[in-house]
Amino acid sequence: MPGDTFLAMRQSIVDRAPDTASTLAQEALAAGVAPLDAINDGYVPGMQAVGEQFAKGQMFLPDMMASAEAMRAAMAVVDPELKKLGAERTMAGVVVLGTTKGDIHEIGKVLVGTLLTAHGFRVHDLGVDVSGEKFAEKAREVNADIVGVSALLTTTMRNQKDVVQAIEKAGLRSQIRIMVGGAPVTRRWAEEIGADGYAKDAMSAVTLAQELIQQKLQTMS
Ligand code: B12
Repeated sequence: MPGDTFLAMRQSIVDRAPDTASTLAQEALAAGVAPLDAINDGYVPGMQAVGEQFAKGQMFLPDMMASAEAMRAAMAVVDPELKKLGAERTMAGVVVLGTTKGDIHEIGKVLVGTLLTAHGFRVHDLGVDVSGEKFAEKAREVNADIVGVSALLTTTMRNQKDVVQAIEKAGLRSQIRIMVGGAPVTRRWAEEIGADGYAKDAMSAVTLAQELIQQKLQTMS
């Protein structure tokens, strides 16, 4: 049954069907499917298929937007379940999160924020199209341990470097760990721009954030 459910979830994204996406999520959770499995094995493959069709010119921007709406409908159901996991944990650290300037992709970043919250991090999500200065300003205001920067376009990836520089310029670099992610981002790119880490998906982002906090505590002691 889960295999079929995951396929139906994938199809609901390709078909741009928010009601189906949402109903399937409700049914799967009620049947005991783990919320993260629903996202990773059901809906994300749907978004990947959409991206491939778009790249081949078989799908156009309004279609991709409608698929993103279906994904959001599913996430609206799954999100509270994921967040519940972290409700009783102690505070793991403070994270400022956002999508870099010029970029409005947010689904992956929201998922990263949800899982960080589920693992006890206090997350301040600045949204999309965020400048380096805004990241630095918020990081100072909330005394952040980590700044997480998402970018989904090869053109906006470069702006992740501006965030690193803005944090340096604000004199905050020694107290803040910077992690980067998004489909075109690689570990090598993270090193090149002077970030402290890269993670390929939301669960690895949590592990990375935990490691970065450990490193910070060690350097302070
Ligand atoms: C949905 C989508 C959109 C939606 C976004 C809706 C929204 N509210 O987010 C809309 C329709 C608006 C859109 C617009 C555009 N898009 Co678009 N989009 C996508 C699509 C299909 C899926 C992205 C997604 O949500 N994936 C699902 C999530 C869960 O995965 P994720 O984002 O990768 O996130 C995971 C990891 O990367 C990681 N992660 C993400 N962020 C972070 C941050 C940190 C700190 C860490 C550690 C980890 C991490 O963890 C996440 C969870 O596991 C991708 C295709 C793809 N395969 O990526 C194209 C894609 C990214 N878009 C593309 C393009 C070209 C565009 C447009 C330029 C199209 C146009 N002509 O206007 C515009 C750009 C607008 C702009 N200025 O930003 C291209 C980019 C090509 C390139 N190499 O640059 C892609 C790859 C499609 C393609 N194959 O051509 N898009």
